[in-house]
Amino acid sequence: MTLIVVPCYNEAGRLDPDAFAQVQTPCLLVDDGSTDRTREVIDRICEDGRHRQLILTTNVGKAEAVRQGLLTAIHDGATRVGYWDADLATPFEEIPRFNAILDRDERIDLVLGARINLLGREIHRSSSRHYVGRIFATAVSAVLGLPVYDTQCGAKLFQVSEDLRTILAEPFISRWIFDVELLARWITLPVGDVSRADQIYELPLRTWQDVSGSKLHPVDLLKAPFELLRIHARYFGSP
Ligand SMILES: Nc1nc2c(ncn2[C@@H]2O[C@H](COP(=O)(O)OP(=O)(O)OP(=O)(O)O)[C@@H](O)[C@H]2O)c(=O)[nH]1
Ligand SMILES: [Mg+2]
Repeated sequence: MTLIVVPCYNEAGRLDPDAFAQVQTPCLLVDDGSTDRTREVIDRICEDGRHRQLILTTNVGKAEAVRQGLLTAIHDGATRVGYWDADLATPFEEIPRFNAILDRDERIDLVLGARINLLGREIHRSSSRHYVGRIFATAVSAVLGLPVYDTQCGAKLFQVSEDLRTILAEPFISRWIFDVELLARWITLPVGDVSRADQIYELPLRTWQDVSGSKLHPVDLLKAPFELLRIHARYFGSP
């Protein structure tokens, strides 16, 4: 069973109950101590009995909300788990493409959505976000030593394994760029038959649409380089 974690912080205005009614894959909606009517909307979405909810009474931030959600999904018996931004900037229609990658190649454990504006795709992202994102992605590639294009896309799907449990066992040290930290943990795990890098697949999305109402403030962008340095020191620094 695949279970998709949807972190929600004050998302009453952006959650789309119709989209949840239509999607085939069950979701675990995590309310992260929202102060608006998010819980009511989540209750309504979960009425059909397919989707589940996890209520965190105080706000712990996206990183910890996603981690708690993934651990709950694994505990509930999911064999594939992922996370998906509540604004559905990546539409649910992309989920089968993520599953297809894991179906096709058993060496792959992590599938990351990548927002690459190729011809024939519908990737609508503001140019300022795009260029800041390219600079950040270049720094991330250098720190991880991995030619990853887009760590920050809010759509990811993982095969459940002992390794996945291991990298989720402890809270992340970063609040904003935990996606990078998750990859840092993965590639520093002991290596088996397949190299850690070869277990990761970036899937260029067909559609991605910037949705207004982002909770990311410009000041948060300034924190990203510092968090990246902390990740470098923690996972790649000399002992
Ligand atoms: N649990 C939790 N989730 C959060 C928090 N802040 C944002 N999120 C969730 O993170 C996801 C993405 O949030 P957005 O505000 O859309 O982020 P964004 O700035 O648009 O980022 P992009 O969509 O990648 O451009 C949504 O599912 C939010 O509900 C938080 O404090 N706690
Ligand atoms: Mg968004």
